[in-house]
Amino acid sequence: MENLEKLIYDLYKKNVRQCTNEEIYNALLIYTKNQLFEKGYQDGKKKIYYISAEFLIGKLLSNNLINLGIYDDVAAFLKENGKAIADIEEVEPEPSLGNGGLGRLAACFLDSIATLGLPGEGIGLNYHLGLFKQLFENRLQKETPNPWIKEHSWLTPAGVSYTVPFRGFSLKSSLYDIDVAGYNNKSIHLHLFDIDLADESMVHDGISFNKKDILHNLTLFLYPDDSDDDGRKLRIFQQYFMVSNAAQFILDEATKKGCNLHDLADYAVIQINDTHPSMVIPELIRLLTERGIDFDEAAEIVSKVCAYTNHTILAEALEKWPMDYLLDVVPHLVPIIKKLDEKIKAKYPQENVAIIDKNNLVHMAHMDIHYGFSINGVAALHTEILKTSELKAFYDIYPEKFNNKTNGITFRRWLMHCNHPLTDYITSLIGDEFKTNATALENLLKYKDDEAVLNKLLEIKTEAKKTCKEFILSNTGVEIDENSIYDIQIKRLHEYKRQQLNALYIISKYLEIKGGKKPSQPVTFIFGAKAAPAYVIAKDIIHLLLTLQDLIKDDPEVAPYMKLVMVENYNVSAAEKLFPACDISEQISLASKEASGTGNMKFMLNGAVTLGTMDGANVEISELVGKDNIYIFGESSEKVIEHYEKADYCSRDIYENDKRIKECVDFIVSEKMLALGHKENLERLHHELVSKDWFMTLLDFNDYVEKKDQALADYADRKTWAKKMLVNIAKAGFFSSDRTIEQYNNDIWHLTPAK
Ligand code: CR6
Repeated sequence: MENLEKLIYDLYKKNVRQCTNEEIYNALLIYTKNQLFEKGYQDGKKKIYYISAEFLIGKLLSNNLINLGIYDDVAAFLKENGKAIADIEEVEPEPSLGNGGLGRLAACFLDSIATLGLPGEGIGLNYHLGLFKQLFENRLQKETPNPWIKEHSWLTPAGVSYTVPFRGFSLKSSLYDIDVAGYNNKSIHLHLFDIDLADESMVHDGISFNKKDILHNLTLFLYPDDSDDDGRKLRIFQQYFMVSNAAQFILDEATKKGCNLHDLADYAVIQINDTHPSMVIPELIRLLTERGIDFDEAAEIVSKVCAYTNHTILAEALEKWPMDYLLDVVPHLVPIIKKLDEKIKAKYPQENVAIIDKNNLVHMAHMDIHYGFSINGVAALHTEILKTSELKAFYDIYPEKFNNKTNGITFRRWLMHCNHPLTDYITSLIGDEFKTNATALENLLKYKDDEAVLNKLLEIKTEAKKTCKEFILSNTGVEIDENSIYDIQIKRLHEYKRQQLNALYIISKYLEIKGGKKPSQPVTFIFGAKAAPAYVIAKDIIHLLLTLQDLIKDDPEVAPYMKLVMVENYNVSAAEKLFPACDISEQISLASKEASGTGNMKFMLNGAVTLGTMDGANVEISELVGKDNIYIFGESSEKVIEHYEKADYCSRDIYENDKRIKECVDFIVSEKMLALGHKENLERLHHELVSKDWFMTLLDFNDYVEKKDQALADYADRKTWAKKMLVNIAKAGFFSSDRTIEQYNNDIWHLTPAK
């Protein structure tokens, strides 16, 4: 650590003790960037380019130190000098480059690509204000900008620039790189393209800005409001800017290595992460034809380079752009897309596989499937549903293109970084192997009846709950009890994820307590979720939760037995405090709707027990841990899909015929709630549940209550519970993103890992 000490002195002419946390952070940033640079980068003839609108990378300092193998040394050095690494971490702003699971997945994948020694890069955009920052005001979500780029940051200008043509003008780009360290291995780059004239000062009243001023707004926000035409067009501007830069960059790199463009597939494979980067297909074709390759061959080359990952079966989340928008923004792509569509229509005349439909909408996913060589879902059940229902028409044409890649998480961040005590204890029991071979966690199973081990796991959990309690106090001002059961639901707010089902359960417990039935063990219900700014019902659900939070807190009859807290501005840093502290992991989406989920894996790895539906990766979790170590409830995905096909689900029937359900739902608009909350929001939500309930909350309510009550009761038998925790941790190895990436590489990318 002499170098670090010297660097600090050179920078500030002070010794470590005299420096502020900000100064130490800045010095560590420079120090770590130098170390990463010196260690070097993965390279090889063929590369994977992972193009994604989101990279939810989280704070980077500690992870980089862990992956460089110097975390313990740096922490000890700081400690010797009277500083705590945890305080230094607090200084780092969290990069705001992602939204939810898809973006965090992309970040985990970069870590694993680097760790496995695969030549690869991430390509995306450098959003200055990122996804909005969430504030609670008046028990409502308020959106504000989330600036994260300070004078010193992980971004390094790469000196690369391209020109991106739009209708009537063109925009110059500048590239910034972030190094992503492999664990005990070289780094890879995350390439983030930006415009030079981004103007943060144009944002006013929360997150409003002139959506037409593309020259200055293109890289301000991730997912700008798309509730009007200008907002939707801005998304096309962003997407095309991202993929045109990516395509130019990829062709440049390949050519420099000797590629003659005809053999592009020997140099590059592109993973299209959801449909946001889909325009890379016509853009690459455009660039190849510009360089003298004829159209048919260009289309063929691109089809050998591009692979597509589908992350959802929600129809409204599969992008379809009106042709008019494309004509307005990227007219030069339109003839290419039309030609691609004609080729398909000539071969497959059926309407449901067309790229351009009869309403002149361009189906981005359809283009990916026809002109990509691989289509993967993100969990076994999800891929099955794609094959048998959502994308069946395509599966019938191209069965060989479809494959599953169950999602994963990097254990460096989601265990080693966020839960040092558990990591150290596991290491003391079974050694280090699990850090590079996650399935070695199964060696823990031999301790499943060892009382000392089980007690130690409980002790570590309680410590994590105390740390989380501090975090929640500072985030929300609410003091929670570390001896209560922590029941946690943290994820984006969406009706299909059914935070409203959890809220109805809480209401039912509230009513029980008011009726004199006291629970034997206090429970803390913790939520964290952002709602898309234009998603009205999701924001109403946030309002319901915040109103319930206060109602419960201020009721002395109820408060000793339960608490509800909603964390403000849930993000990666908050997640790192919450996952280690959880007892019960809420994974309660309507079966068939959650493609995979990855929070479910993070909870499991940190010793929480899942309460969930047979949806997404929950199915695989339940197969791995066995029925004694998970609480499963709710209608199966087959039945749910059948309900949708027959359109025979009627929430009002359930509401009217089930006394308890009616009572809980009506409580939303009870006098007590209306005295605290807003009539408009609560009534709209009540109406939604009774008359629509698209995601069948009421259908699963009774089974949910039964299984959740069971889980809470089982918690009292501490030894049996600790055994469930141990089995969950031991079986989590399958969900390492190293496994996922190995499968991507073996089945799709075919890269040669560095030794
Ligand atoms: N919202 C899925 O809904 C999955 C991630 C990553 C999602 C979620 O179940 O785990 O992708 N889908 O594969 C999209 O974002 C479209 C998500 O994050």
